[in-house]
Amino acid sequence: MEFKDDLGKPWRYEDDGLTVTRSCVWSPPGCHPVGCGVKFYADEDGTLVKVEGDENQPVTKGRLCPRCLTLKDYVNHPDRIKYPMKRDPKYRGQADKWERITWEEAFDLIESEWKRITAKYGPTSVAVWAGTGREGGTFMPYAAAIFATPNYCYTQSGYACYLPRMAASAYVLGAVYPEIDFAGGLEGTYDNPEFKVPEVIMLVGKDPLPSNPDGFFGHSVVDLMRRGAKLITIDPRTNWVSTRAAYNLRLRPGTDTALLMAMLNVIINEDLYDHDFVEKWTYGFDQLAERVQAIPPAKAAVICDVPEEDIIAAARMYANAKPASIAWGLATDQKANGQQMAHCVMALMAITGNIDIPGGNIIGGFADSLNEPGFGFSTMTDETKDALLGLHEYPAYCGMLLNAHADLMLKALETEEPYPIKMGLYAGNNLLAGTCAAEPRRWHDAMIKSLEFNIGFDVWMTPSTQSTCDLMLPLTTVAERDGVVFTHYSSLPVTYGIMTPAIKRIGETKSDMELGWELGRRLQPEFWSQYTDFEDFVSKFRLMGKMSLSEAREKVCIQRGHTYRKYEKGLLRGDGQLGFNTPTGRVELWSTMFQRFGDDPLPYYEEPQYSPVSTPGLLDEFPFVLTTGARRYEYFHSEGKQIPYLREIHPEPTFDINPADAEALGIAQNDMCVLRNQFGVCELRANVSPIVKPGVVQADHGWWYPEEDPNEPHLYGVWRSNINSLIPNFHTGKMGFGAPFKCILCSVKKGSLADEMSHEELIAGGYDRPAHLDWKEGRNA
Ligand SMILES: Nc1nc2c(c(=O)[nH]1)N[C@H]1C(S)=C(S)[C@@H](COP(=O)(O)OP(=O)(O)OC[C@H]3O[C@@H](n4cnc5c(=O)[nH]c(N)nc54)[C@H](O)[C@@H]3O)O[C@H]1N2
Ligand SMILES: Nc1nc2c(c(=O)[nH]1)N[C@H]1C(S)=C(S)[C@@H](COP(=O)(O)OP(=O)(O)OC[C@H]3O[C@@H](n4cnc5c(=O)[nH]c(N)nc54)[C@H](O)[C@@H]3O)O[C@H]1N2
Ligand code: SF4
Ligand SMILES: [Mo]
Repeated sequence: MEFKDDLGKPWRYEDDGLTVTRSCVWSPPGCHPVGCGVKFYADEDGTLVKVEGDENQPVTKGRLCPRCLTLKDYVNHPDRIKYPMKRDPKYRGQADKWERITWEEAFDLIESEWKRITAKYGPTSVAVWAGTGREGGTFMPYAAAIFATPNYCYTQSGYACYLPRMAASAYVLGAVYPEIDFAGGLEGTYDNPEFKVPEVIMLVGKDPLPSNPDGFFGHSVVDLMRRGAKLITIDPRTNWVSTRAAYNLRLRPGTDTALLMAMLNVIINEDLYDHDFVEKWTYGFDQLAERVQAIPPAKAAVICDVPEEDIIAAARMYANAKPASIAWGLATDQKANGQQMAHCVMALMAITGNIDIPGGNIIGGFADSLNEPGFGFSTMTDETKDALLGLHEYPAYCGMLLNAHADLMLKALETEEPYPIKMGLYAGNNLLAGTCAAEPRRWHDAMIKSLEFNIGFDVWMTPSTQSTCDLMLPLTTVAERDGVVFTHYSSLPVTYGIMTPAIKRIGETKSDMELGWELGRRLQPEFWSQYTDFEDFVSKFRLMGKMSLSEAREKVCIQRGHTYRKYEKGLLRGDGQLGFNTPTGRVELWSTMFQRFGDDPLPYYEEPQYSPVSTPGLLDEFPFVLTTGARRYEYFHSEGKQIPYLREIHPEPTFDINPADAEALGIAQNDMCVLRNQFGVCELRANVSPIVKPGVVQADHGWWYPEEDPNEPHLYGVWRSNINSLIPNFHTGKMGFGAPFKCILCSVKKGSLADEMSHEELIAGGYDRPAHLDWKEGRNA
């Protein structure tokens, strides 16, 4: 009752001489679109002086991560880019030499370079470099529309994040994205009478407490545990949730498909499946049942290094619970065998009848599909669209969101085949910093060699913008801008969260939407004339034109409701028929789409390309199985390294190694170590801990040092601890998805890179560690 009374709190009010604005966070700083509620406190000068969680946000109810709790230091940081800046191209890839210009000059330069370059090399020579689903990432459709290029490119090899899961969902279920039902869209959340608490939640390669991915409020797992939900975790690394799980299946990285096939085997052979659902709504059950005989639990136990009895018990526990849900994470995408893993996850949800039921896995309906589909392609000819890099080689990938294949983009940059790439724009990407690119040195060299004009649009100068850009545009932070946060990028409605400017804008920054609005009207005036003003643009683009931004702002967070069992109501298909939006109208356990794209229509297990089983000959040299990038509360990828409190919690990159392995190698806690394989090398500090098993190491990603020398070759120390130097490009699955970010081999040795190479090599490679490396003494202290 108390909580309901408080809901009347307006979107803005005065408190003790400060102006409080209630807002929902997306980016920047980067996060995924949960839309956590914050209260921004501004003083009379319009300066941000305090940030608190908003207890009236119906889903997050005041809870915040350290990244939001330290937003004040981010927003007010002296190192932010405040004005447009240009650099003479002769210094690109060389030196930190920038001069301040006006926005008018910046727009003139963009327009003239775009015209010059496309006149010479054609419309496809322009690329938009996107990173993960920050608002900048969803900038893609209109950035592509502005430059009339099909080549929006998420640069991570095999698009090894979310798209593989999204595509598998679209192909197998005809809907995206089966997410655990955490009641976020329902009034009263868990207390809504329509909702049921899941009896079991299975977490597969996902750690939602730190990651809160794609619109899923991770802490709801804790809320649901408090209401009785039991957990199963499938993860090679022990984490907070797995220590609370009934079963914690600590598998060898990269072997999930075998484990999940064995669970399907148990559920089918022991007749634990939902006959009614299977009969009415699935296609190919008998073939799936036959296929999973290939991997009985005893075999999976050997492949995955998990006790057979635990696989059987976990399968029974999941199948006997109703409702039960599965949260499946990034580990699905970061392997070549990931589409088959995704297929198994959805088969588990389907044959137990847990799809789109209260407390099961909910999916988006036909009417909830992505904002203005095809928007980005409305300003170009069919011939230009057809030239999208990878469309013909990897239609399952490139046809899904209409975006260029990452690996083929690298090839085009390196070889100018099938055509040259000469101009680019970063829309939320820092690919060199051990993030959105495998073998980042290759991307660095290729971009510098190939590009004639590259635009950075960021809050900070980053290693990527510093080394590859000619023009740098200043970006607003979440406290200064308008916008809408939509969960699961709108495809699975839970909430709309409204971002409201709360402080006086710092410098001459603009938001992604504002840049799109201004540049769009300039370069594509005819197309942009469909929007009457900025608000109309935001409303159509983000709120599907359902309401105006001003109306939405007053509500702060809009819970969108959920219609369960849409397949029984004709709400999943464009033709209004019952069933799922697949060619057979059913959940395809035997996938007609996978077959059409040249892959096996049924799940199969394939070893990672480099593993103790597939490449035993490499084990002498590279004896450890390496998985990377498990999320931390302090950082969002390469972000946050400038924020003193966050840096204090985790000052330097680390990797987890089991005490037995550490002892054998003479490694003690916090020792500097060199990790190496056939693709590259880096140095990280050891976290000696039993959270990983002997033979497995888990390493941080996303490291650079904003306090260090920005000039090449040092480039903020970005090469020294860059774990992605060890991850290769061109190692995707058959349909073009996935890359071995979470399953590769490496060696571990105590010592630093300075022990491994000559002083000249160290400097030339940019691997040197400044003598007194102390971020607190750096210019950002
Ligand atoms: N080894 C390893 N590597 C990984 C991963 C892993 O697990 N292991 N994970 C991978 C995954 S899943 C992903 S998605 C990628 C992420 O990779 P990226 O998305 O490239 O992440 P960042 O490198 O942090 O770069 C994003 C940049 O965008 C800026 N930014 C933040 N918000 C906004 C915004 O709203 N608009 C604009 N224009 N800019 C903004 C930030 O300041 C930052 O400089 O990393 C991948 N890299
Ligand atoms: N704080 C923070 N939050 C983030 C991000 C961030 O950088 N920082 N990044 C965002 C992005 S872009 C994404 S994609 C999401 C990702 O969020 P999640 O899907 O949660 O992904 P990760 O944290 O990379 O990995 C999840 C778990 O997979 C485990 N794992 C590693 N290898 C394997 C394997 O082979 N099999 C299985 N089953 N498990 C494995 C790891 O130990 C880890 O516990 O997080 C988003 N949220
Ligand atoms: S998930 Fe954490 S960092 Fe992201 S918006 Fe919510 S509180 Fe902020
Ligand atoms: Mo991601």
